Amino acid sequence: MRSLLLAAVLSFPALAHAGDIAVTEARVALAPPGARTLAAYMVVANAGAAPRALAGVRAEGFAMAHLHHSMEKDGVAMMAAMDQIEIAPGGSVAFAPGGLHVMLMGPRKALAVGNEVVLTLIFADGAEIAVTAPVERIDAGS
Ligand SMILES: [Cu+2]
Repeated sequence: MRSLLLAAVLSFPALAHAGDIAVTEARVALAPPGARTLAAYMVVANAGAAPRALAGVRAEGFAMAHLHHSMEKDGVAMMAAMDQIEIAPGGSVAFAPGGLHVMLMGPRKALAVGNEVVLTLIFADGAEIAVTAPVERIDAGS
């Protein structure tokens, strides 16, 4: 039974599940050498009956991680920090290029495709979910 469980977990390295919250498609965008910030993306789904709020993120191997939202104002691309991101009951929130992202700041080492970053999502109710995000080449426009 124990090995069966382990096999199931290993088959889905980018999927994390805790209670009513499931995190899928977690990934970190490859950045040019020397970059001081990287972006992580994912989909967070709430299968519960109550709204949940994502309140923060920790990232292994980085000095800091913040929830950010990209937007365009007067033709200028900008980013704003988000205190909380609410996920409606039965709903999901997609972090994707050009919109919501986890801003990873101050990498302790250069990351290459195939490396993995452990992200810990912190919810307003104190729940924490760890997810493993592989580093991938991601087109900004996709
Ligand atoms: Cu950002």
